[in-house]
Amino acid sequence: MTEERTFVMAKPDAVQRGLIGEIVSRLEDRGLKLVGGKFMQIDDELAREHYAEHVDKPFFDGLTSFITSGPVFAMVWEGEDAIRQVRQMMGATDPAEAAPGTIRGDYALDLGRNVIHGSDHEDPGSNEREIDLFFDPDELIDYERIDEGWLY
Ligand code: RTP
Ligand code: MG
Repeated sequence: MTEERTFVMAKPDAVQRGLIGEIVSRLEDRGLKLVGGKFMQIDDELAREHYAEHVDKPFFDGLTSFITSGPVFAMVWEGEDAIRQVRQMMGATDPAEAAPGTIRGDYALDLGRNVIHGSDHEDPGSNEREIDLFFDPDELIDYERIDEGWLY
């Protein structure tokens, strides 16, 4: 069984639009387990580090200014194949390509304001890197969820 943790974030547009609860609810309903959560304001340094892989892209400045434009809700979710499962639930990066039923497909219209971030399953280690960047180890809680034995 590949239990793993993934970093997820309700982006500033999701917070402003009141979508934190919807995002949390969908991930809970799927059976994923919340092990950490933090409502926070990202500063420029953290934004540049989080999106370092995109530093040479033309959209980098727009991306960092958007992600620092208001508070975000940062989370860590745990579960079987969690990284890929969350990416599947998020839908494609460009909402125009995101299938209805996915979070982006249901809530986003704009590539720059696409509601949710999740660690990249095609970039092994990105989950650990992002979790370390946003959370101290003692902010992540180990516990049993009552439905765990019924999920797998
Ligand atoms: P994220 O990292 O935010 O979860 O999104 P992602 O993996 O689906 O997409 P990624 O390629 O990592 O891009 C990060 C964010 O940059 C914006 N973007 N703009 N103008 C453009 O061509 C462009 N491409 C990407 C998107 O907001 C994307 O979420
Ligand atoms: Mg990405």
